[in-house]
Amino acid sequence: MELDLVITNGTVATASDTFRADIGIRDGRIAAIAENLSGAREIDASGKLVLPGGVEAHCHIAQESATGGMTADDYRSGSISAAFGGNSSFIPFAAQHRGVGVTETLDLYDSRAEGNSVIDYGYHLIVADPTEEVLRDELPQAFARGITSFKVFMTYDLMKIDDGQFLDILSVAKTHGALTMVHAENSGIIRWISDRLVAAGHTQPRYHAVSHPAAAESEAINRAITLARFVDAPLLIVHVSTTEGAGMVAQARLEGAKIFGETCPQYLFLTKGDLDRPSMEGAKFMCSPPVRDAGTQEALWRHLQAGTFSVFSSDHAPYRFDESGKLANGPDATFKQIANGMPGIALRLPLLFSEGVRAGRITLNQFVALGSTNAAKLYGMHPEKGTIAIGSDADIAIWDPEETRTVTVEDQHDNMDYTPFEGQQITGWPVTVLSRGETVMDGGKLVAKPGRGRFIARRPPDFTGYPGTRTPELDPARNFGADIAP
Ligand code: DUC
Ligand code: ZN
Ligand code: ZN
Repeated sequence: MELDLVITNGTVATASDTFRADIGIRDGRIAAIAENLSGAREIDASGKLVLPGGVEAHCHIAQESATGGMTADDYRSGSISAAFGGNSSFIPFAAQHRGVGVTETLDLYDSRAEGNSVIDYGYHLIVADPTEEVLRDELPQAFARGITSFKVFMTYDLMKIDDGQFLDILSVAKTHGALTMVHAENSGIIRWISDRLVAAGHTQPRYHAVSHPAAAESEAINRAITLARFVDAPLLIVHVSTTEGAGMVAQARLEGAKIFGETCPQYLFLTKGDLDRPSMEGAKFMCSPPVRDAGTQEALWRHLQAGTFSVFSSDHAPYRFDESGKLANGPDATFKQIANGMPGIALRLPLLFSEGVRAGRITLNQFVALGSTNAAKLYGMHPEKGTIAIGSDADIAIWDPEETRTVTVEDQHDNMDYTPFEGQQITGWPVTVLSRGETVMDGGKLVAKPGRGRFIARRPPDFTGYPGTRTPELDPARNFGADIAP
C-alpha cells in the first residue's frame, strides 16, 4: 500500500488507548495504524506523543461582542493561533443580532471565514432573535447547512432570550436532533447589583466579579437544566465557572438527562484576585462568567476528573488592551462598559496538558477526550475529527511532552497585545500539527496557506446513552395537539 506520509516511532493516544504504532496517511486520511510502516514522506516522532488534533469548540472569531466591538482575531489570525496551540479544527460562533435573519448571519460568517482559515471550521449559531420565521424556516435551514448546534444567552440586554423563547429553541433543536448551548447567568441579579455598585462609584474592573455572583450562575443553570429536561432536549452549559453549577450538571447527568458541561482554562488558572490589578489592568482578566477563587479551581478540577465536563474550551474572546478593545469606552469606563472576554486559544491544550496530565490530575486519554474527541462527538464531526482511527481525517498533533516554556505575549500568534497567562510555566507543547495530512504548523513555523481550511457541514450528534425523560411532562409534538395522557 502506497502511503503519502508516515509518522513513525511515536506514542499514539486516543480518548481510550495509548500505544506504540506508526500512522500511515493517504489522501488526507488515516490509512494504516501498524508497526514498521514506510511512505513517500516520514516524520520521526521518537519521544513524542501523537494525538488527535485539538477541536476548539468555543471561541469568538471575527464576531461583534454583546457591546458592539469586534474581536481582535479574524479567521486568519484566529485559526493560525489555534494551530499553534495544537488544534486542527475549530468551531467559532456565528452571532445573529436582533433584526437580522439566520441565513443572512451565516452568509456573513461564510464571507469572513472563506479564504482565511488555515484549519477546518464550523460555526455554532447564536440565536438572539427567535422570530416565528427563524423557528419555522431558518433554523431548519441552518441544520440542513451543517450547523447542528447553537448558543443562547440568558443575560446581556441585546442577546438574551426569555424562558418561552428558550423552550421554543430547545423544542426546534430537539426535533432536528441538534444541541443547544447556553450562557447561563441570571440577568436580573447582575443588573440589580451592577446598578447599585456603579451608583455608589464602584466602577473598577474588580467589581465585574462582584456583580456576577455564583448565585447568578447557579440560578440560571438550574433554570436552563429544568427547561431542557421539561421538553427532554439536549443542552450543553458552556463556560461553567462555579462549584454549584458544576454540581448541577453532575446531578442531571447522574439522572440520565441529556445535559453536558464545559469549563475553560481561565476558571482553573486565574482568580478574581487578578482583577484587582491597578488602574485598568484588571480589565484584561474580565470575562463572563467571571473567574472565581482557589477553592472553585480545585472543585472544577475534580469535576474534570470525574467526567462532569465533556469539553474543555478556551472561550477565546480577544479584545486588545487598547481603544479597539477593552479601552473602547475610554480609560475611565465602568466595568459595565468594558468588553467581556480574554484570549487563550493557543494555550488551552498546553495548560491542560501541563497542569492536568503532567501534574497527575488527569490521564493522557482524558486529555484527548476533553480537548478533542468529546467535542467532535457532541458537535457532530466524529469520527472524521477527534480521533486516530482508520478512515479518520489525518488531523494530528505531535506533542513534545518534555518541552518547557514560559508563556509570554511575544510568542503568541494571535492579534492580541496581552495574554492573561503571561509568566505561566508550561511543560508539554505541540510541535507539529497536521490537517487532513497537510502540515499546518511545524517547529514553531506556520506552513499552511490561509484559506486551505474547509467548512465542516456537521451532523446531528448521537445522544445514545442519555435516556432523558422518556415521557416528558409536556411533549410539544403530542400536547399541542391536545393529546393529554391519562
Ligand atoms: N460569553 C462567552 O461565551 N464568551 C465571551 C463573553 C461571554 O459572555
Ligand atoms: Zn457566554
Ligand atoms: Zn464565549
